[in-house]
Amino acid sequence: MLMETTNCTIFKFSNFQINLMFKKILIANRGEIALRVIRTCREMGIKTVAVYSTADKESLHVRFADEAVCIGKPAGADSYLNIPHIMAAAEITNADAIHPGYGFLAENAKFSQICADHGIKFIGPTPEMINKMGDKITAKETMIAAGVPVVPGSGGLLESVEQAKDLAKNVVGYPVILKATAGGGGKGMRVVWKEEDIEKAYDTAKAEAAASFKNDGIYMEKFVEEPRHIEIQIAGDQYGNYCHMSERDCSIQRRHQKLVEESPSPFMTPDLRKAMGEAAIKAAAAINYESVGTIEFLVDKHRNFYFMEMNTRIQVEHCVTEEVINFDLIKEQIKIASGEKISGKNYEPEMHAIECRINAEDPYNDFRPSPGKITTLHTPGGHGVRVDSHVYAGYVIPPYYDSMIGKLITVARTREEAIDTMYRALSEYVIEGVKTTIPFHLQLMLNEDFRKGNFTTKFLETFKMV
Ligand code: MV4
Repeated sequence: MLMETTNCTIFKFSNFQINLMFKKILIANRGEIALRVIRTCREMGIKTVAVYSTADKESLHVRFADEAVCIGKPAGADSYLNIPHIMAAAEITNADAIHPGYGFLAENAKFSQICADHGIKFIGPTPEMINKMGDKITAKETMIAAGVPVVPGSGGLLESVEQAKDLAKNVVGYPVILKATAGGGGKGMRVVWKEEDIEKAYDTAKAEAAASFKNDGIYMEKFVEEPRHIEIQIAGDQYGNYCHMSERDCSIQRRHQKLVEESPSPFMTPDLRKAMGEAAIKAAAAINYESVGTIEFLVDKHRNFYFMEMNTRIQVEHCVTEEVINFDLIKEQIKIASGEKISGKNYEPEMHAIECRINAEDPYNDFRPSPGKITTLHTPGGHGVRVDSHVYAGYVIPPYYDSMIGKLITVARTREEAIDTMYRALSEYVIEGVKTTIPFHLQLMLNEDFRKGNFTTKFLETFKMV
């Protein structure tokens, strides 16, 4: 039997299967993730095409790729978000697949559809899968039907401020949180502690949703106080096989920007891992998910967990999972997209890994962006140290994109050792010319509560630099 898929031909004789792996992948991204994908492609014998804006001409991803195509002016909308320019680059270079990385077009259903329409495999989920998780009310309804726990709330859209008032008072109970159905990542949320504040919160949440997402639909949930953010990495293939691959604790965030991630979570127990892993697989299976992905959960102090959202992409923090299960997630993502089967066996963390995001930001000045030229660079090394970064001495950090200039990951047998290695590696790191988050991370690694694993998503609200 011969099956045609968009990108490759699979010969299938009962249980025997030959996959035709991609020959050339275009990476529709920049920075460290573009390099990360190129590295795995090299190991797999796959040719790579970099795309770049005029601001990124001197970037390492351009030099490391086999081919590079300039796709426009610096602004994202003119380059890394410009679908016609990226499709033209893929066609002229004869790429048979596109890897979107994270951010930019990674969760753009239209882009996934356009790739399919052009016979170029989008290395990620289908537009239907992206859409089901992109609308938060639809995602929640899908999760309820699949038996995945969600935070109790309004269910569907709020129809009026009167309905919101009634629900908050008589059904959900204060405190409540209002969220945009088109939102995610914390944009346009409002916490309401008492009845007299709900009218104003309703109006501002709706207005903010309309302005940010061109969709003013909002819904209500019980506000979970001092939760942890724990997410489960999963993978699913085109044949309905799924696996969970341990958790990441991402509670150390500031204004919804993650700064530190680790695996396993210091709050985890074997029973909770099993329950959350099974729930994550139910969530993925409910949308026939294909690719690697992440189910985000809120976990309260009693270890009740609730589905928050699903990220239908590879994430910045995927590296800590790679280190604790000793597994290349980008390779897996590419294999799944090319039609390979996964084993379906779950993974347990065997090590402890921590990631510190190294951003060109000033931690002494409200984490203000600090773009400019890196005049001196010394990168740490040694046992248990991994650095994923695209910068070099003399590199100029452009002001147009996010401020992340690298990720420092340490791995050890215990959490304590991973923290000690992190402190040592951070002390070795020298970046001159721009301000960075390194001083923040050094202080965090010495913090008693952090070292005890005693933190929630509120931790950084009270953390003070000295
Ligand atoms: C919540 C919550 C408490 N209760 N939902 C923030 C990002 C978005 N994905 C959802 N978020 C939250 N939703 C209920 N019902 C608290 C947050 C939240 C948060 C979550 C994860 C990590 C950091 C956070 C910081 C503030 C609020």
